[in-house]
Amino acid sequence: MKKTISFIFLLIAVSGIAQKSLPLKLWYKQPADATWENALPVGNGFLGAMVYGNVTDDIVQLNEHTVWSGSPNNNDNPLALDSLQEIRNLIFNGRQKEAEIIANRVIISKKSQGQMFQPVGELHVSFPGHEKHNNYYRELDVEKAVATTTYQIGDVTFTRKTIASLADRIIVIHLSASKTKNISFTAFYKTILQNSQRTVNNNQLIIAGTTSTHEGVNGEIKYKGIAQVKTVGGNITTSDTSITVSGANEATIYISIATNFKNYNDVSGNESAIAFAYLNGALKKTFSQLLQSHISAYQKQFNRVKLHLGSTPAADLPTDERLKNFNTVSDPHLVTLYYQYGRYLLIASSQPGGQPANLQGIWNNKVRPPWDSKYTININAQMNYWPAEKTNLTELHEPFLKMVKEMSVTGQQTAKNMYGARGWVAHHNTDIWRATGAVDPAFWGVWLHGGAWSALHLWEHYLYNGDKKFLATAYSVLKGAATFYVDFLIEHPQKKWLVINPDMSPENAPAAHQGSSFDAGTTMSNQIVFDVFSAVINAADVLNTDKAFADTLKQLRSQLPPMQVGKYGQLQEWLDDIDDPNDHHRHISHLYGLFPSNQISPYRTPALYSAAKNTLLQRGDVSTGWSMAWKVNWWANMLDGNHAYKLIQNQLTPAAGKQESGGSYNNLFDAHPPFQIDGNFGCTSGITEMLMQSDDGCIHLLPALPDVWKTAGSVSGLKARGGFEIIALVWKNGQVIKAIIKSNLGGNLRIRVPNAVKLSTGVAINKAKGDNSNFFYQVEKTAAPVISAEAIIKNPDNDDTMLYDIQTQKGKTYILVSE
Ligand code: FUC
Repeated sequence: MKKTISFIFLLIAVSGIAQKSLPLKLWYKQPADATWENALPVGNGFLGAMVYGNVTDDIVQLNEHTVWSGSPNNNDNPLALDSLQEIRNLIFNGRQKEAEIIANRVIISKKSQGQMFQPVGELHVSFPGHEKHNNYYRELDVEKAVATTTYQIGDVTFTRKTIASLADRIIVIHLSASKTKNISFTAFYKTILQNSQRTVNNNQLIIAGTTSTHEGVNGEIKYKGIAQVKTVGGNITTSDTSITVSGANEATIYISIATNFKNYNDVSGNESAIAFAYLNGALKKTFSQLLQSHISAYQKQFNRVKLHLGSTPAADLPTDERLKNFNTVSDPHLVTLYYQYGRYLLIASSQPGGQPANLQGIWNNKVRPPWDSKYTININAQMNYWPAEKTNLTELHEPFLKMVKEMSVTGQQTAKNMYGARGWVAHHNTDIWRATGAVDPAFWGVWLHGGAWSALHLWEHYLYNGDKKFLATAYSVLKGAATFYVDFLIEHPQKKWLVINPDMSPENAPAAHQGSSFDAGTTMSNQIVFDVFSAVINAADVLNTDKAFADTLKQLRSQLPPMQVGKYGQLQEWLDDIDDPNDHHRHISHLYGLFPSNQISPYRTPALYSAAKNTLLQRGDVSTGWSMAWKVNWWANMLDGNHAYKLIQNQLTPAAGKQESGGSYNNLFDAHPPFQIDGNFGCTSGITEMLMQSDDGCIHLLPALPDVWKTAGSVSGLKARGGFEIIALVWKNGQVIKAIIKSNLGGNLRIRVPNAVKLSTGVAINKAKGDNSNFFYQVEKTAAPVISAEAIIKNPDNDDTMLYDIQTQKGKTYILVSE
């Protein structure tokens, strides 16, 4: 609170721009009716709910984070090892299709293709006699994490509020009216899961059952959902499946759901005891107490970042209308809302101790959801966590980092059984059981970097926070990912580089390979191996351990293929120059090197940087939601704010329902289509990357501000690598007016700014020289040509940024103002 007030003063005092803070709300003049993508999501990382806000038959669709089909299982294909050599030879001899056919038999799992995240059911609340109403309104308050529906009948105003309490781990629906004795309704569960029973016991509605058996894996998750109603005044009666309240002044429905899931290998929990424990804890509190503690827990996370991009009268309309208008009128505040909604969704779907946000976060109403609503780890699950550190929600990274640690256990067996390698490996999908085998046809499934890429998030977490104790616990996981590569890399017979074989560039196939995706040493794989080796080399150095292993990795790293520029001026996706400039495939995996990795840089690798730009232009903009969200990050890293903004415009277009067209649903869920949450999270990351980057040897303020945001704006609370926090960043006419930066770890603060700045104390600020001495900003030399350290200070190509070095002390704050 104190921070917020001083920040507002700062805005007024420093820039003369008192920016009106419009409320951050999604709101509508009509209910969701039968459309799930119109309903509003609430969640606390353990429970998720979609609130429809229907007047006569309201629906609160319920999810619990561990309600998945199946049970502990392993999906390795033990035949892989015997055929590995044959597959490798075929690929090296240009017979990729034959290799792929064999891989379908020996590498692809004959067991589970990954299990499904499943819905618990729906709580229906029906209000007979409410058909004729007026002044309908519903909203999701993103600043408070509360969904509200109101309407009038005669002179009585009815209000329903729904929260997924972050403090008490239950879902609560509160019903009130402006006059006494007006609350009358019937509540009952509906479910589409088989093996589900609904009962009423002691005035409690109970839904209980077991999840699906799927692909030969027994459904063993037992779940229990209990709903209890407390009223002020009125009567409660029950039938065998429903509870009816009549004539109450107000009513509160407490919903607690739990399962027997303990961890990926243990389902011996007592779902009933857990569900009752949370319910009984919450029943001791009134709705207003629950609401207060929920809002305060939520705001502890949410309030860390504020964004102001200005506003126009376009912001006065309901959210669905703003979405329709966004591409034709100026509505910068919709971007702010969408940005903060991304942070809201992460808070709601990923909390320490819970499961990581899956393909749909924590919201799914289908027994068989698209792609099982599991974890696709060739981009989608990683993208979910791009905003975690930089938008100051560090602790929300925990469920994903825990999943990586768990895969590093299950993946050891996969490495050994399937490839005869030490370390661990995961292919392109995993699920709640941390399956690490290869799934889907071989064209998609024989990709060995899902685990390694995910493991790099452990290193990223360290780069942001500098916590050596954490790094010590993560080291063996990173080392295991590197060890797999040590054993698996093989010399390319002609090119002599060390390559991955079998390999592919996720989900894409060069025409030259007769429609097969199979290859050896694809660019993205080389980049990931490079990053994993570098992370382990650096982590070993920080922890002062494992010198011999680090030396081995250095040796192997120098033999990886370099990134190459092909005949169309493109960054090559494959080892050979076989890219098609008319290929518009949604995966542009080789640009992993540009983002989220930093191997391609405008300052250090200008030739690769221009090649990456050509690739982006050749691939085009229009694609799936997540692909376009990745493009926002790429164009921001291309330092082209206007192009990044173009992609945001696409994101903020009503979803058309066509494959590979992106857009957003009325509730601002991202459309692949169908709904996939990665696009929401990816875009929130991309907007941050437009305002601040910290991966290229320095903190770069306003690296990609689009013309439409230039006039004035501010952001506060972003986190940068090296333990820095951008307490405030205020700009006017594209220039930094003021930046307040806190150093949590000390060390050199190298900062790139679009204009000359000085320290507010008047103390001289030095122009940067040589390599950044701060460990966290040392950038690995890629195998590609890198220009000299002195030259990186300025990109020769029209760059007029200023680069400074400030020696910081741990815990101190530094204020920079424009000169
Ligand atoms: C990858 C993508 C698809 C989809 C799926 C969940 O396979 O190529 O577009 O996002 O993951």
